Amino acid sequence: MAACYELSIQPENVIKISGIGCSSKSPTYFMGRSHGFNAVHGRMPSIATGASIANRSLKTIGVSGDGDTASIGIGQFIHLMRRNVPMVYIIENNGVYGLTKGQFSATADQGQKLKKMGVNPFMPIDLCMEALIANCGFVARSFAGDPKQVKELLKSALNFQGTAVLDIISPCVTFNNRDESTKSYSWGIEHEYPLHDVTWVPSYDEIEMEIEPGEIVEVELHNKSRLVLKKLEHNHDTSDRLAAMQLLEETCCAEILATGLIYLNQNQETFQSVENLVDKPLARLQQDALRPSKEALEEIMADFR
Ligand SMILES: Cc1ncc(C[n+]2csc(CCOP(=O)(O)OP(=O)(O)O)c2C)c(N)n1
Ligand code: SF4
Repeated sequence: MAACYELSIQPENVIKISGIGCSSKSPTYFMGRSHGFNAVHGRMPSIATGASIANRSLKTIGVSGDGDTASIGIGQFIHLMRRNVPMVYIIENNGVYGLTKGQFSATADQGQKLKKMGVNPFMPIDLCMEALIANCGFVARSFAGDPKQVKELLKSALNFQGTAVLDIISPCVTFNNRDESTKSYSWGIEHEYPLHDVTWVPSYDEIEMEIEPGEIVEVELHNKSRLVLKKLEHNHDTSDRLAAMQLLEETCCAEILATGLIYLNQNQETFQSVENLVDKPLARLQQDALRPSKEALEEIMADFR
């Protein structure tokens, strides 16, 4: 809500889409005047793709869970990124199916014990790694215990033209908040390792910056807004996809929760540009624009002869 307020995004120009789960219910609680659709479990990407084609003037915000995305919805998630559908895709990642009372999800830690579930024998899926493999152009991770970073990353994601994935570690305080879980508050607070200090700068405002020791990297987004990343100790290059994969692997092995912008690539065509869609929302096109003329139809038919 704060990110949209600071960007002056009108609720009427937003569509919020979700799947099923506690996380997928969260769009109900912000920006009541916006459009919305609570989709079927794991099928949010299909609805988001259709909505963003029908009306490309809207900002599409998808909210999902790790069960909704990494389990039942993994195929849809990957195809959404492959197509580069313009939207912000938020995963509220808690390592369990909260709504159905705490079963392990596909992002749960291997070997983790839960009172009612026993021991999880399977390797977790890293959703940022999946996003990198699917060639997603904006991949970030954050932690619900670091709201400032979440907000700045959201502002950047809302200004990205393509699929922007934001994996937010969001502890389930009912079923998965034990200290040893990598999805708990205490683990996140102890192990968070911000890659940079993220500040999103709107396009036409005067830029004020506190100059502190440490390198500052400015990234100009397509709409001329700028993203300022102040590097902390870790020297991470956000334009290097292989380095991003290596960072995820290394920090996972070292039990570090690396947060911030992991990868940024703005040079990919969006789904709408590949499909050569008109700018005007399809829902507002008049009959004469939608119905091809007799001559145009004959030309199309001639191509098939
Ligand atoms: C097709 C289908 N299968 C299973 C379910 C049952 N179900 C509801 S929510 C859920 C898991 C939600 O987990 P997650 O996406 O991680 O969200 P959380 O509740 O943890 O935020 C499941 C399996 C369903 N609603 N629909
Ligand atoms: S604490 Fe867990 S069960 Fe409760 S609403 Fe949050 S995710 Fe759902």
